[in-house]
Amino acid sequence: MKLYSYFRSSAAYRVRIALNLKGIAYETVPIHLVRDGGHNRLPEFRAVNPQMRVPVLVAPSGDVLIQSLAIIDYLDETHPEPPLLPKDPIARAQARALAHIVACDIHPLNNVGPLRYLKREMRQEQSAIDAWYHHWVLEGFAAFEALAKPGPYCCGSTVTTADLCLVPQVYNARRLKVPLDAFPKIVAIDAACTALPAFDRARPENQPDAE
Ligand SMILES: N[C@@H](CCC(=O)N[C@@H](CS)C(=O)NCC(=O)O)C(=O)O
Repeated sequence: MKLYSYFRSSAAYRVRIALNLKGIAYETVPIHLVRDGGHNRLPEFRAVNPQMRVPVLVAPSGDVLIQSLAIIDYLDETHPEPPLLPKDPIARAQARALAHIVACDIHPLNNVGPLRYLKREMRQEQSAIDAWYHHWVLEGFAAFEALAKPGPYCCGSTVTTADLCLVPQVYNARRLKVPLDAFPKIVAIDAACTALPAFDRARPENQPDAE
């Protein structure tokens, strides 16, 4: 499989963890999201993903898949072991809800594109952009913290999609200096996950395009 990725992309980071957990070998195709205004905006990449975002997974069939949660579902359906969602429908919905807090409610507001728009089009100072970033992470993490059931992972004793979404968001929050003192469960889940080799190999600094 081929993964279009950027070392700091948290959405790509989720997929890298899933590929590692499933033991799937893949080739990384780095797409620099910052250099020259973003190589994701070049026509060559737009032809791969009209949305001009990473991650993109090219399946063995040659089919091109976008959107990290859809890619993770595809990987879970084609490589069922280890499963990334609980069997029980209620527990599945709860795991998905945690994943969605990060992937649907926190991350879209703090992504490279919107932050760049705030800076260039809305002419906001860096301090205002940082305050925006912190606000949405803190609000989302407060809900996550209340709902997580660490044991030691987000939903108990096995890793789920919720963990795949949480760990990259924590990584970015630390990079952007968001204080995590109010979130002891999140910090403990992150520590349990990052101790696993599949998570460690997916870390931004362990990617071929790391800077
Ligand atoms: N919902 C998408 C989000 C993908 C996404 O926004 N990726 C970011 C990197 S984390 C990106 O490529 N941003 C480029 C841009 O906004 O210009 C997913 O889960 O895959």
